[in-house]
Amino acid sequence: MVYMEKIISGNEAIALSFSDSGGVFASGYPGTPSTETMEELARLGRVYCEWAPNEKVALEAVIGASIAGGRALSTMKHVGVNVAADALLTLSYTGVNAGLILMVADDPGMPSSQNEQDSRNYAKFAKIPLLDPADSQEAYDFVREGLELSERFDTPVILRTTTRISHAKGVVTPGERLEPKIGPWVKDVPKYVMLPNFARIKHVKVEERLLALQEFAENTPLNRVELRDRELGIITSGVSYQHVMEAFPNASVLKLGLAHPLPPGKIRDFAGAVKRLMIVEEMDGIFEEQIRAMGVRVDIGKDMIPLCGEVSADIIRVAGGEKLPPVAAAVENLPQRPPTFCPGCAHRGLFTILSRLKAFVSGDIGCYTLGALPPMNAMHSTICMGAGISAAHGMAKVNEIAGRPEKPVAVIGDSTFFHSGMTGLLNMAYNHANALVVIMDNRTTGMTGGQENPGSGMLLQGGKTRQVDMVTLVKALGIDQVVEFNSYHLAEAEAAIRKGMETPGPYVLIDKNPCILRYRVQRPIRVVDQEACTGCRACLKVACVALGLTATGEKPKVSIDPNICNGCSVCAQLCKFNAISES
Ligand SMILES: Cc1ncc(C[n+]2csc(CCOP(=O)(O)OP(=O)(O)O)c2C)c(N)n1
Repeated sequence: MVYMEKIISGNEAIALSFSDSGGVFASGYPGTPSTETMEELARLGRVYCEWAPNEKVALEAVIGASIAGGRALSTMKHVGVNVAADALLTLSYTGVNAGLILMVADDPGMPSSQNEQDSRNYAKFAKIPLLDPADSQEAYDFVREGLELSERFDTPVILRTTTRISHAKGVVTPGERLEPKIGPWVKDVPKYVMLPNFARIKHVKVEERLLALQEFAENTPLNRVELRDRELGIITSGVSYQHVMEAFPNASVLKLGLAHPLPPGKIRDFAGAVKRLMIVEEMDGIFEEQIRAMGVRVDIGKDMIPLCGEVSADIIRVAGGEKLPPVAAAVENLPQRPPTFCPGCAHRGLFTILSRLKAFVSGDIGCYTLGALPPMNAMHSTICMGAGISAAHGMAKVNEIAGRPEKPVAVIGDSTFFHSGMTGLLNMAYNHANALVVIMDNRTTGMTGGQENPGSGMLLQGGKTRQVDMVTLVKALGIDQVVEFNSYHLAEAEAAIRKGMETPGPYVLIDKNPCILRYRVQRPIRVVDQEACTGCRACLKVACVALGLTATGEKPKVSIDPNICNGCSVCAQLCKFNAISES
């Protein structure tokens, strides 16, 4: 049988392969650069897949699916593994029934993340295998390989990508399509119940499994030696392999497709066969640390390849001792284009008010994090998903102890609230904090491209489902003071926020305006009456990209780009001269 070649991204390749490899159940939580894997799986339509409220729930559901005999896949971004880590580290002990893959997408250089953690550390930490594909074809092949490894060694397998692997497209020749096969669902208490007595036995098995995997790593073609010129030998994996091939196409290479556990024998042989040994790995020096501990001499490693950001062919060339030709400087003095809210986004009104009220805002992760940037400057801490409410609780308690009357304001989106904000709010109600929480319920996971969540009323694979009622949920968590408000009406919003900040005790405000991008909301656009505009620039405080200055007279006046304006009218409400109106 001949299979058609396709040009697809790494994420699409993973979805296709899971669907071709007898996959039965997939669950994930959105996060760049992993998100498209689940979306593609839903589009392919052959495997049941769903969005979970957070990564821990996704992985736990996948564990259940594997125990019940279905091959299973969980997808998330690197920081998602922190949320799922509690399950992951004990899953290493229980092992699996049907094959289980945890796809983790790392984000070196952080184009879309709050940190740059290297997920290879989790494979070491959990003592499980990690596959590190270098292109879309390998992404496809490693899913099937991973499912087989998982079943053969009774272990979860991490399939780790990085942004370039997830998003770059390459040619993929799919393999044979396997029918989903559901194995028996067996009760096995010592295997799946990690009481201390069973867990002690399992820990020994985990160590034995790691040794068996190390043996496997020595012989598997996943770890490939490419002997060329022996002056320079490079050990590498994942996308770094592509940069190595660009920088030193004639060098010998040991390419590690199985990046954990490492094969000491193979590494020693390779090091012995080349004159200078270089290790090229993005982010942490995980290979280097282990290879040095094997007593192998490393000539070039993290002393030359940076710990921060992405690796490039030029970085590797310089590390290998080459001098780069001078390059013409990129165009200088380009205006900065910081990210900002979409024109018409409901978050804009909220931060206009919070900025005016000079509130201390304990923020969270979502589109609203942009409220921290000028000219709003209205978010003062952002740690991780869900931390906004819990941190506001801590701030409120210290204020109480210090006798300070100020009330912190937590701002959180609906997806983040369902993900990990709910427990923080439960804590706030239980331990009674003097804090205000604003939930921006735009009925989608906006930041990652508008995915469904328990508040959107829709499923990943289409079809309606129960839509969580935010007010009922918040009340059920123990909050008595819950008020809905509309952030598009600045006067009403300001009054509501002031009241929330002045009323003692935990207080929740909910804004229910839908995401304009996801739901394609368009209102009548606005225009500026050039006669009435005084050029005072008060409207520019909302930082809307539809607003611009036209320097016709002495004083530049404001104009609105009709192609961008969404008609939200927040700018108009700031104009004291009634110069902005519906067109
Ligand atoms: C643990 C973790 N998982 C996933 C992400 C990726 N991510 C960033 S913000 C966000 C959710 C944003 O949705 P919401 O809170 O509804 O706010 P919106 O962007 O719609 O305003 C997600 C999934 C992350 N940063 N951390």
